Amino acid sequence: MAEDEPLAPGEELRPPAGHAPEELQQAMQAGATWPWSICPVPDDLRLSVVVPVYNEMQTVEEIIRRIRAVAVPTEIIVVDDGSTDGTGELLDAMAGGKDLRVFRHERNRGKGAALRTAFAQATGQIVIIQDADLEYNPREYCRLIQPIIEGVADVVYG
Ligand SMILES: Nc1nc2c(ncn2[C@@H]2O[C@H](COP(=O)(O)OP(=O)(O)O)[C@@H](O)[C@H]2O)c(=O)[nH]1
Ligand SMILES: [Mg+2]
Repeated sequence: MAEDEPLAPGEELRPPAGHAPEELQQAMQAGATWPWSICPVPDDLRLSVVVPVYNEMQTVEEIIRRIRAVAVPTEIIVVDDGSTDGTGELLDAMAGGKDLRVFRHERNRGKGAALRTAFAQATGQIVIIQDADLEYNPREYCRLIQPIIEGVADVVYG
């Protein structure tokens, strides 16, 4: 599947059918992403995914859908930083689910300020900064957080 092709709901949960572990190893070395089902994470792991958003009308719904497709309990904290393109109205329509909270700056204060607003709300053991423009793929979270889970890093840049 192409990296930016939309995922079917639940797709992250399925290991590739008919693949032996050695083939998975080779796929991983070639850059494939582990499915969550064989990604070792603690049972009580909770991710906080913070999403700074400024005028991302075209992509914000899709990035939230992709974050929700990651099969680990995740809280999504979106900060709309005074968008003027209709992003705010779109987010209002999506908010309300237990997993998604939207905060708003009435005027644009920059990405750093949006992140500080979001960090103050995060309750997970690991916080991921997810840009809203589809440049980074939530399917990479498993690999991204492994060094933290293994205790060899406090922060991972990817
Ligand atoms: N909150 C907030 N987010 C911003 C601002 N500018 C950009 N962003 C968001 O930050 C993320 C990265 O922005 P982008 O323009 O893709 O930066 P680049 O990938 O570093 O070129 C996206 O989710 C943007 O919506 C801003 O002024 N405020
Ligand atoms: Mg970008």
